[in-house]
Amino acid sequence: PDLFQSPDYYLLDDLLTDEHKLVRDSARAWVKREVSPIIEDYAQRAEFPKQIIKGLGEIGGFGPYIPEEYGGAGLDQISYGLIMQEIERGDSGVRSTSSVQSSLVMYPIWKFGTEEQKMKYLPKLATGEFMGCFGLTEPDYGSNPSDLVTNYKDMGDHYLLNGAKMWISNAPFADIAVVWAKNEEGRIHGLIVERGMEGFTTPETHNKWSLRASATGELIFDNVKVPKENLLPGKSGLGAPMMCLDSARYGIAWGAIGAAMDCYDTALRYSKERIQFGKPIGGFQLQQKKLAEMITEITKAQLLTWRLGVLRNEGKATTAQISMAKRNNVDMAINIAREARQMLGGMGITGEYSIMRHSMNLESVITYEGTHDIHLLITGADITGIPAFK
Ligand code: TGC
Ligand code: FAD
Repeated sequence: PDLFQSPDYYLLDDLLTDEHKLVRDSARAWVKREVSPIIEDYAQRAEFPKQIIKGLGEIGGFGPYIPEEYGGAGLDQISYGLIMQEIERGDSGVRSTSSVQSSLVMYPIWKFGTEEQKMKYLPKLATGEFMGCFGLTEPDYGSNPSDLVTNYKDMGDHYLLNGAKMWISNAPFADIAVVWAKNEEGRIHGLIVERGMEGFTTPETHNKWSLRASATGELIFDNVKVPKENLLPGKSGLGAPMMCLDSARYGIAWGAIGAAMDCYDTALRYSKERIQFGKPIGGFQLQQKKLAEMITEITKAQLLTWRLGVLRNEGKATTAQISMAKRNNVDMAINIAREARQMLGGMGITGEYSIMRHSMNLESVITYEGTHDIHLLITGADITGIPAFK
């Protein structure tokens, strides 16, 4: 069976350009060929499949919207979204690697870096020759990153960095880390920390039940001497990492649709093949209700996200609009995964099908890049003008 039918109930393909469709179809074909056949095994073994890094770079999985002069693909925001959708149709953990590299490592270097930093890092990050990670979250500061305590001191010819980051995707194998730390005045700045710098270690986080094919770790800085030229000078304050999160959350909104599509496709196909009480289970009203609700929710998410892509292309999308799409789509996907799993009965809990893996992965996706609750509060603050975080 074709593992990748793409539900397109409202003929959204009519809204895409030929380039969008070409980019999406090549990402889809690559995921089907290189990711889907192996990913269950890697997830079961809790290992990131490093051999796919090169291919991820080739399909535009690393910095698709970064200009070509820096090694990026120079694509628009809808192409970026479609690539994320197709990667997450395969696995949220693989999409995480792509999101982090694109929006949390390449994006800040592109937006806030010097010309020398851009030339040194971006082309190699675009091919996957260098892999990066993003350190914002700390053991004691998750939803409230503005209170983070990782800090650096000006030692004259270098900075001295101390502190720790937790829950960092790609940390165990990353060559560089974009780290958010406070200077002596308490102002947040981004620093590029390279593997091999003395006092910098990246212990892996074990025993995850979610995002098992993605490597997660800590970043520990024990008097790390960071060269002054590694500071990102273009922007400081919490707004700098928040701009990166805008870009990553936008990609996740698309990615979650991919995970939901895969669960829906799998459940729909199964419902036509599985016979109980003498007929396909897809012929029972209760199962049709589940499928009908799934395709409705996917279609609504597709429309929301396509419009958001247009707004991003025009430079008009607000943080709150991006937040709404991230929250809505991940919630939509996790609910679809749960319903789809039930439609497969006992088979749904096995690794023969992708649904349980998507379901567990989405527990991370609904938590990282701002929890579901934090995103509700972002919308609440936006519409009332009264922030309720504190
Ligand atoms: P708040 O008072 O709202 O803002 C502080 C300063 O930042 C500015 N700002 C922005 N600037 C540009 N773009 C944005 N999107 C901005 N958002 C905020 C703001 O103007 C202000 O500037 P200034 O000059 O006035 O100081 O900040 P707050 O402390 O009240 O926090 C707001 C809150 C809670 C919404 C925010 O901190 C938040 O979103 N928390 C969630 C944390 C989060 O999302 N962490 C993600 C970590 S990375 C990750 O999870 C990667 S997962 C791997 C993968 O992607 O696959
Ligand atoms: P907490 O902030 O402690 O939240 C706990 C609970 O309290 C949540 O339900 C939350 O919604 C709720 N809560 C918190 N504040 C409020 C409030 N004001 N009002 C109401 N409810 C509230 N971070 C990075 O920097 N880089 C990465 O690459 C990265 N990758 C990750 C990968 C994985 C697999 C995971 C699980 C996390 C990753 N994170 C990363 C961290 C992620 O962003 C944080 O886990 C997330 O922001 C939540 O922080 P926390 O876990 O400390 O939860």
